[in-house]
Amino acid sequence: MTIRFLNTKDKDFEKNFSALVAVDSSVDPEITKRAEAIVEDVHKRGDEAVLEYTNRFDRMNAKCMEEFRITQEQLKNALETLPEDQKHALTVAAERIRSFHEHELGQSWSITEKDGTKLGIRYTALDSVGLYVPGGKAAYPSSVLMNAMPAHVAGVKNIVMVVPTPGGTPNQLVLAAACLAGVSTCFTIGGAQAVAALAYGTKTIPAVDKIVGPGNAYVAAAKRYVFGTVGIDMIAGPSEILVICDGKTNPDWIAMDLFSQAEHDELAQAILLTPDAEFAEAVKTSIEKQLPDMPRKGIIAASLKNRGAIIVTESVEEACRIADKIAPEHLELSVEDPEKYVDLIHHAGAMFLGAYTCEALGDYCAGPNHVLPTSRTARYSSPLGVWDFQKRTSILKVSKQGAYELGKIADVLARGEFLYAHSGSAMYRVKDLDSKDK
Ligand code: HSO
Ligand code: ZN
Repeated sequence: MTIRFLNTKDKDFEKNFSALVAVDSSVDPEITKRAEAIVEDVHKRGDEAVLEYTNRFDRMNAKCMEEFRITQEQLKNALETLPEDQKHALTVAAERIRSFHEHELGQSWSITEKDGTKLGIRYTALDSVGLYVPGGKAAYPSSVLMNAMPAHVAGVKNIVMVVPTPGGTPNQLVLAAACLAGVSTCFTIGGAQAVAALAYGTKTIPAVDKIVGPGNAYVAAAKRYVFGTVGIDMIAGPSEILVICDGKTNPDWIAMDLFSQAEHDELAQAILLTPDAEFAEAVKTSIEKQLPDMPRKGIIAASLKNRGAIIVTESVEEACRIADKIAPEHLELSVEDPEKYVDLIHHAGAMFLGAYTCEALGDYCAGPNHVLPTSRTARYSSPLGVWDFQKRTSILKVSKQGAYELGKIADVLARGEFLYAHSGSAMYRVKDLDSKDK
């Protein structure tokens, strides 16, 4: 079997569908235990522990933490020395991502009530953010742009990037992306030890206020553990693509769109929903035709077999209702007149409208963020954005008249809660104003 086939008319459809989209959010207690021990050790021993773990896990032979530092000069140099086509593509992508995210900046606001009381919200940027970038093959420069650029646009002054570099040679595209996205400091460390260093700070690694970016199970466990000491982003599950097609797009395009997500990992999920049974067959044939030529065919085949599906539906509308239940990370609406269906979908991390809008464009360079809610969390969460790097402070300036009226309301509510200092505090102002009136 290359990919499973379902039909919404089958009598066991509901059962098979539920099994297909079930989310496994279990965590390995052994990994959690080991990650937490590393975090505690770094908390206690700082640089010394980070140095030991990095030498051990990343096959390094460093004498001191300074050997892991990558300077601004090195970041600039990485960008300058890239082959021209890569430098151009990365720069265009960075600029498009920057300008898209500028629209997300939250604006402070305030209102003035009739009695002169002013109330509002003030937005400020986080002071410092840590960006985790996985090492090895999954060191995606595009993810560096997607994580760091919104922080940069929000106005975060210190963006500290960590990237494990087993063997010692940093990925030049990752460093170039860091340069374009405004990363301030970079260290070639990773794993739970890097998360701990960012959360608690060491002599060499500055402590940050929030840690974002994907990582392996150890990194995820460490992030969960330090949450509270610092903020964290969502913990991402395997990637997902769901394509709804009316049967009018070239089946080769749709097969490749499914591959584009399946090639990320064996647990990635790629699903096609179509009301056209013949088209469904054509996509399956195309999958079989194109798969042998794919360099990552092993991963793609495993992903399609594990969690992939082609589902024949009664209509595009029914496909939309099913998609909405899944709340996929990426949803391609590869249909004529996609706007007609957009409002049927409430839950998706990102929607790609029309046959020409493939997910890959969103992954790299269209502008919107590619860090999206996975594992059905699009029901309640949103793409990573500038909003994740801004926070809000309420601002209150109550006029004398406001203090008089609100004071009496607060007094009643406070006494109802048996909180007499609250009542007293409000009533001092009321009495003061009463005495001035007389
Ligand atoms: N599709 C991934 C992001 C990515 N694609 C990075 C290519 N590079 C997020 O689900
Ligand atoms: Zn991708």
